[in-house]
Amino acid sequence: MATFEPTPLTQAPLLAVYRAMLQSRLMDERLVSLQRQGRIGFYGTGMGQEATCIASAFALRPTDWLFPGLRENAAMLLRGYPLVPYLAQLFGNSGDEAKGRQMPAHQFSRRVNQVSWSSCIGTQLPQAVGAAWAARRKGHDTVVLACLGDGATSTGDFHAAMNFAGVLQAPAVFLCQNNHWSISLHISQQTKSETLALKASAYGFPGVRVDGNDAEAVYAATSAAVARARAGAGPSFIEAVTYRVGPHSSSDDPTLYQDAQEVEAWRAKDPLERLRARLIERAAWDTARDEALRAELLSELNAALLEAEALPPVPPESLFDDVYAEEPWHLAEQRREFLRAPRGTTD
Ligand SMILES: Cc1ncc(C[n+]2csc(CCOP(=O)(O)OP(=O)(O)O)c2C)c(N)n1
Repeated sequence: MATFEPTPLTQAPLLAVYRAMLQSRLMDERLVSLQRQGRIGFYGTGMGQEATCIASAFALRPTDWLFPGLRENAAMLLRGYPLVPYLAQLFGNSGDEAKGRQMPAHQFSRRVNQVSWSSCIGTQLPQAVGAAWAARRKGHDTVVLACLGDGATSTGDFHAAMNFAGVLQAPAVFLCQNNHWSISLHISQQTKSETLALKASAYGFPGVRVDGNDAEAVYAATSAAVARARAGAGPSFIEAVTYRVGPHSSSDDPTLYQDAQEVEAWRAKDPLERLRARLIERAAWDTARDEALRAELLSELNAALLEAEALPPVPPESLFDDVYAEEPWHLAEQRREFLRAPRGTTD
């Protein structure tokens, strides 16, 4: 039987992973503060989970597709999506590819083959398997990364997706971030299964458990699973064990249900600190370069935020766009009526 050995990351790619992880962390810190100032309506951070989000996406080719959950948006930036429209999505203004029609923090773009997650947990999974199967039927060598949280494993969509992926031998890689919490529900209340990875065997494909706070381990597991899928050997499931050190989202108060000591213990395993220490140890990095990178990323973020927030609002009549390929008469009539109607003022 063929084995699919992961390619180890050399120094330069590992620095690219570290850069994207640091960018994600700095952005999360700033966006939480913007939400608190009332400048954006909602935000969910990937704080403490950056290794899984970034290192898994790094194992993809640009032609592969990524179907994210709430914690994987920043992968788009690693794959080349520009920061200004990424941030404009949070303001829902004219820089937003979704034209203000989605909640904040639901970025997507065909430009980097990333689909918008939907707030309904698990729905992206059958879609991801469908996309993977379609690619295979078309003879493409595309792989689809289907991301989920531990809570999503309790949805019907998860089981439907896993079953179809196994039966169809779809080139899909399921990447589950087991961050221990589904809002306030602990993983121990989601399943009696010893691990989540174990669930894959019931569907006839491999499941592995990996340290989700170790970027190199996540990359190794994902690149092996991606190679397997690309070679036509079918799907895989990766359980990346990590922890949600912050709230579920800006609407949540985790002090009501999380044990402070447990959170502190996981904070000590911070994936960003860990990778930085490892790079320094290997003499590939130092404190001065780290400070310079932080300053560069912050000034890039500040400039992009200024630009994104200043973009004009979406024209209200855009709500008639993109409904049909060709606009039917009744929609054209509604658009005309809408444009004729007097506009309210905001004064
Ligand atoms: C089908 C469905 N059920 C419940 C919810 C409410 N809900 C929103 S986020 C969430 C928790 C998701 O947890 P998990 O899948 O572990 O991802 P995490 O937020 O931990 O990254 C729940 C239950 C929902 N949005 N959709």
